[in-house]
Amino acid sequence: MFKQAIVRTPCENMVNGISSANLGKPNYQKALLQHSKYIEALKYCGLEVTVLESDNNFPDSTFVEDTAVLTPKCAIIANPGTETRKNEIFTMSETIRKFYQTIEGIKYPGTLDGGDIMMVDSHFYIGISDRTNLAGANQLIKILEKYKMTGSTVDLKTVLHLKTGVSYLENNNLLAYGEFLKKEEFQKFNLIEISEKESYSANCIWINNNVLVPKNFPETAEKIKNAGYNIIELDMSEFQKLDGGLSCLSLRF
Ligand code: CIR
Repeated sequence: MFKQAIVRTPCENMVNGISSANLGKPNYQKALLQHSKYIEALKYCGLEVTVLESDNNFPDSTFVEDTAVLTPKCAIIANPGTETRKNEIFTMSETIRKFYQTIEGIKYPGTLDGGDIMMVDSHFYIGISDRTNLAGANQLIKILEKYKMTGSTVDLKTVLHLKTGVSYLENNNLLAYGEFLKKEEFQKFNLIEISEKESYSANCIWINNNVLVPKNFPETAEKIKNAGYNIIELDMSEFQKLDGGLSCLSLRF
């Protein structure tokens, strides 16, 4: 069960965020509205939500997930793998300090984005991506082991972050698309296959038996409902334009 979430209001400068989506610039007012609905959904799922002020210095700062890995035993401050996002960790560390006494960090030459980390009970899958390198992954594995948890790496080929392509929905259920459907380490899960045309919806979040699903991906919504979850559909169009999914917008712990 999760109890808390941290989010950050999008900033006006989000229109200059990093993007490979080719969907045009986000509309800021629409993004604010979508973000407020996202917060409502987190609250509906029983979370207490800490909302940080927007920060125009960092266009991508609403994607807070990339700044840290929050586990039941400790917090690990990430070292984001892209230059424009590195300093997002400073204000986030101050916030995390209010909730965690034990805080670790990923240090140069290691880089790591939280979006590459998928928690499955006490094991953490770590995507090796353009943002997360082997040095960062090895540092994380060492930290996890110190707290009696484990980690292992997963190579990515086609996606930005590991959780762009897979989402763990608890109860051994894993949403996956493309390259992840065939990975040996994921065969032990009940794989819920996401079709190529709905690939964006492979990023969903489980929160206390509800699953947040992006709106307008009917096949995915149906499959998740059939797996026994209550689904909450949210319009994510403005964040999709910046390659961001549902998980990217919050840290949940
Ligand atoms: C970036 O490229 O860093 C942002 N435009 C999107 C970050 C998405 N975050 C995530 O998947 N965890």
